[in-house]
Amino acid sequence: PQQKPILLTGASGNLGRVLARELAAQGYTLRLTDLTPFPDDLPPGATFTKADLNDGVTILQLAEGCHSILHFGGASVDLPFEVVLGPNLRGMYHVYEAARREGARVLFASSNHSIGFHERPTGNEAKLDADCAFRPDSFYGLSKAYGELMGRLYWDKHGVENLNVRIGSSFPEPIDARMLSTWLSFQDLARLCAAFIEAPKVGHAVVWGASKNATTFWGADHRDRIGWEPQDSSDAFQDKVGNIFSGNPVVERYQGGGYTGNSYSRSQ
Ligand code: 15L
Repeated sequence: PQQKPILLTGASGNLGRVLARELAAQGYTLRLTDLTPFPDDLPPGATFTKADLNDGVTILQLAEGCHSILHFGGASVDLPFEVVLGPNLRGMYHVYEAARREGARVLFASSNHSIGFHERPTGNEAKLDADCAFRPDSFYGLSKAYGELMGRLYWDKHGVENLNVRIGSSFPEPIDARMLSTWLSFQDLARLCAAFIEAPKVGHAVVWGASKNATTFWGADHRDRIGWEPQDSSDAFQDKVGNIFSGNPVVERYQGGGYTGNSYSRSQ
């Protein structure tokens, strides 16, 4: 694999910890960073630096000599604007400035919540392609749309390559009916990150971060650029979680699920 170091932000988070373990096992040299201490034993070849994404100087230092930045840091759930602002908007800028200066590429952990107000397909309707309009369902989702657009800007203006992964639901298992469509297994995520690092050319690309699920909301994207195909599937969980619904018609109508219903005040 690539011998230059890989910077992983959000390393102490649920997905960061999976990636630290899996990518270290594949032989990558990892620089891990997060605001909270890394809770596990450090994987072989990895270093950890506690840092705030608001601190641009430290992010620049951490990115020195790196091949790629896997950006999983920042607020990862539906939170108030003021909480999202620093890590997800200013922090995003620090990550891209560091990538530009180092000639590194960026994988951005975007989210289905950047497009969460698209309706779920019913029956045989066409699936949503990755070039669809942004329809954020929260300030969190809006920050993910902003992050994807920053990737667009840095590619067009500076040639910084970036892959924006609209992650569905990456958990050990799907836990409700919606997640049968949105589930991304940890192994598929790890394979996606490795494919990104090794791809000869990425440009600016957008990929749906979901496993090979029979029920899906999503269609065409740029996965061919990195040669990634998911191998896992939610299908085996159909019987277990296929009748777990929220009971809220707004939540069930839109792709973003629960986030669309939070503080929802539309009357028509
Ligand atoms: C996300 O973006 C969140 O990080 C995660 O906690 C889940 O809520 C996921 O989306 C989802 O939509 O299931």
